[in-house]
Amino acid sequence: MTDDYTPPKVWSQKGQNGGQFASINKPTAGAQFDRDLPVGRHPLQLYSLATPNGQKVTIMLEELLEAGHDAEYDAWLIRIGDGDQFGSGFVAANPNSKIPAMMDHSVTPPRRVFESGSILVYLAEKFGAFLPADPTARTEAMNWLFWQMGSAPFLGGGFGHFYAYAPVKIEYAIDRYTMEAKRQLDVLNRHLADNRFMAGDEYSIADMAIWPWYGQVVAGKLYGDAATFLDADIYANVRRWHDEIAVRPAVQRGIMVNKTSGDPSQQLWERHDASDFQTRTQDKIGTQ
Ligand SMILES: N[C@@H](CCC(=O)N[C@@H](CS)C(=O)NCC(=O)O)C(=O)O
Repeated sequence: MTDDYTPPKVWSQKGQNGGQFASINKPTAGAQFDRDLPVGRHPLQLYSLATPNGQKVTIMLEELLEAGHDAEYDAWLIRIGDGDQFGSGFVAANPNSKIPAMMDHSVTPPRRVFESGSILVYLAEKFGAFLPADPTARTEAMNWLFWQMGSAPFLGGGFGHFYAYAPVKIEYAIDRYTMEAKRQLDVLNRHLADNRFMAGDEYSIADMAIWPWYGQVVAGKLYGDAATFLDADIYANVRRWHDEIAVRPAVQRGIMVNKTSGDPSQQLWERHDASDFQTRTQDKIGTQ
């Protein structure tokens, strides 16, 4: 890889580029092998991994349960590093081969829901929760939800990729995406100066979508030392908002679901029952 690359007339894949996730990157879509998805006993079946996009949905499901809604679910692990997202069953649930994907078996035939933002809206409408009823606040929640869906690829796929994952550190790419990540953090910081939550006083799916990305990066939970590199202390309002949400019991459970790295006591690879948080975390499974 050099810095004097001249693109050929027609691009072609030259094999592995050595980067993290290189083995799962292909320029084509569609199933690569036959594999049905497992189905558990609950109406909602989630197929995911505890990346920020996955955590949005498990936080929402745990918040719904915490609030007394009948949102019981099975969460199955999709190991994207192993290519599980290219199995035929997963591709039928999400033709885009990305976690999270959900199937709602409470309707016939079962309904697929993919794209984390779509899943959040689907669940909010299904249970009538975490999307404000007031039209102005509801619109504001949707504004920020869609802001997140459009913005986070610059934080994750742009900044996170080139700062933490790329096999070579390319100053141009890191500069470009750091600039944008910091601009986005400043957008949030200014908004949260006058608002307790993203849509005002009410905690909503907009917070659940934004927190796993921007909240966790400011709190030093994403991309190694990125919080220092981004000088995250200057985003004090984002930090205040992060800290308030981080102590919610549903958030603490939600971020554990489908987690396969870090402290074993915080990893719940699959979630099929509320009691799993007490009995099935990796520290306990490992000793059984
Ligand atoms: N816009 C999608 C993005 C989902 C996404 O990028 N998922 C990543 C993990 S965070 C994934 O499944 N990557 C696997 C792959 O690219 O093959 C959403 O919000 O659901």
